[in-house]
Order: sequence, then C-alpha cells, then structure tokens
Amino acid sequence: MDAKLEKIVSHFILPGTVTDIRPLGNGLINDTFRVVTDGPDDFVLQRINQGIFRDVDLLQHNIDCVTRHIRHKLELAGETDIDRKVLHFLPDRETGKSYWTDGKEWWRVSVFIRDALTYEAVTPEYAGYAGEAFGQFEAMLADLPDQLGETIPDFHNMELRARQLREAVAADAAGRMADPEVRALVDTMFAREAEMCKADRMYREGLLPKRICHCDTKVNNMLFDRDGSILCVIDLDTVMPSFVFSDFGDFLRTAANTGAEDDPDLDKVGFNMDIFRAFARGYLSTAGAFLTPVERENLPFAATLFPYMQAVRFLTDYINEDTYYKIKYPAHNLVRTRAQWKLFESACAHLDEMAKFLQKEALN
Ligand code: GN1
Ligand code: MG
Repeated sequence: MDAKLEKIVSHFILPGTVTDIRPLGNGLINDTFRVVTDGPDDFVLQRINQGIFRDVDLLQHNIDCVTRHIRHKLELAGETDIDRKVLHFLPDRETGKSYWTDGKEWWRVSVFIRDALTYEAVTPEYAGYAGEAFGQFEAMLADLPDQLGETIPDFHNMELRARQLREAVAADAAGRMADPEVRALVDTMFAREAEMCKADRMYREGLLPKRICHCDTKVNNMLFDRDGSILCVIDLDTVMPSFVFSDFGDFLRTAANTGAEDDPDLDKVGFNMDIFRAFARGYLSTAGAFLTPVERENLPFAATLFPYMQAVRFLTDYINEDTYYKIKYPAHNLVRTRAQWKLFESACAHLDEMAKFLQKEALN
C-alpha cells in the first residue's frame, strides 16, 4: 500500500482499518483511488486538481451545498437507501472541512457507494433512465438558493473556448501548427465559430437562462443500480450555473457516440439516434416542466455544441502541448480531436431528425 496515500487518508475520520488503496475510474482531471477497509464501507480518495480548480474552498462549498440539498429533498420524498443516492464526504479531523490540504495538494474522501455499476456506453433503455436522472437532478437543484459559484468561470462558454484556441494558435508553444492537419482542423473549426457561439449571444440578449447544472454529464459520471435504475450522479466538481445545454449535450456526446471519445478508428464514430430519442424522452419527462421554449427548441443544437466544444478544447490542449487533459500517448489529444470532430459532423447531419422527434414528443 502506498504510504503517502495511507498518511493522507489518516487525516479523515474514517471507520475501520484500511487494507488497500488502489486506482479507480477513468477521469481525465483528478486522481481517484478506492480505499478498501475491513469495515462495512470502502471509501473514495481523490486528489483535486488544483491547477484546474483554483478555488477549492468554493468548489467544496458548492459540493457541500448540493449534497446537503439533495439529501434533504430525498428525505422529504420519503426515499429509502439515501446513502446510495447522494454522495457523502468525510470531514478532516482537524478543521472539520470536507477536504484536507497541506497547502500543496488538496484531497477529499467520500463513502464508496456499494453495489453500484458504471458504464462507458449504455443501451437506449439505460439512456432513458439517465435522461430522467439528469432532469431530476436539475429540478432538485432549481430552488437551491443562489449560493453556488462558478468553480471554473465560463466553463462552457463557447466564445471563451474559441478565444483560448485562438491564443493557443498564436503562441504555438510546441510548434504543432506546422502540421497541415492541425492547421486545417483549426480553420474548419473557426469556420463554424459564429454559429456555434449562439447560446452565449442568446444569454447576453436575455433569451436564455442559466440554471444549476451538473456540467460534466459523461455517461461514466453516473452510478447505476443492478436493475439499471440510476442511483446517483457523481463527479460534482463542476456543478454550477450554466445552460441546460451542458447536461443534455455532454451526455449525448459520450453516450450517443457509437465509438469511443478517443477512437482512432473514425469509422466507428457516429451519432446514435436511438440513444438520442431515449435520452431526450427521459430528460423531458423530468425537465419538461421547467424548460422554456428557447431551451427546448435548442436541444438538438446542444447535441452538436458539445462535440464541437470538446473538439476545440482537445485541439487547444494539443497545441498547448498537453497541459490540461491527462494523455496516454503524445498524439492522444489530436486523436481525441479527430474523433470529436467526426461526432460533431455526424450530429449535425441528424439535426432535422432530432428537431422532428422533439416536436412530435411535445404533441404526445
Ligand atoms: C473532463 O473529469 P472528467 O474526466 O470527468 C473535463 C470535462 C470534459 C471531459 C472530456 C473539469 O471530465 O469538461 O468534457 O474531461 N472536466 C473538466 O472527457 O475540465
Ligand atoms: Mg468523471
């Protein structure tokens, strides 16, 4: 067992004796471990990436508010098994805060939810459950008093992401702009920029609200119970005010992709309409009551925005020489960019079909 990790765990009030600490999950930002104990519960130990989340106090404040609020809602609703339906963070034994730091690294510990499953890909049936769960998550947080800050300011602001790409191109830190493929990708992305920044414009014009959203609705950020129902949504670092497009679009970016996020085989990558239909139906069953007409009309746009934004973000990181996302090999961010761009084009080709489906659903 890693002695350093064991020492970090000892700062938290944790029942039982630790018998093992091992890597967990596939996150691209934080480092995550499972802490195995001889007691009834295991735990999740996570190092918060402070290079990305600059204000950990605000971050943990958001998470404390959100988990408390959801727990309260579940209690009011008479839910059973609440400990498997909302995350529970342990206090640092000295400060009582939900994280521990030595001023150089920031760590937190939550209870590992038993008998939960995660997936990198789902069937339409499970996508429907996920849609319901994210709509419900947003509905539960709708009356959270305005206490949450933006943990990464302008996180899903497309104008900002395009500006960051422009800056990366200008700096060309690694000389990667010399590659004609990279240059061509940059040009193709900028050709679509104005159209893809429409949410930010609508927000400025007062046509689009911000709501508390999850903002990282990758399919692997949900815990499923054995019967396929959703236990809870995890990875709460980015829960903050955003457009509902964030949750709708980012789920489909991962779940409706027929290939992997970083698939080197572009023939495998495409937008799966069966997943779209099931997810959209589930989402509207819980979110339909609060969505405005502008939000609803633009859900197909959201399904294209997120592969686009992710392609821009991966390419920016590639040009910046991979300072943001964890990579497994040198061209990883370029391979990810190609796959997200292919997905974007495929989603665009289905825009009309998506709109027709939503119109029909509205009549039912
Ligand atoms: C990151 O932490 P993780 O791997 O769930 C990223 C998301 C990206 C995603 C791409 C804070 O999510 O925004 O969509 O990678 N999170 C942050 O896979 O940047
Ligand atoms: Mg994650």
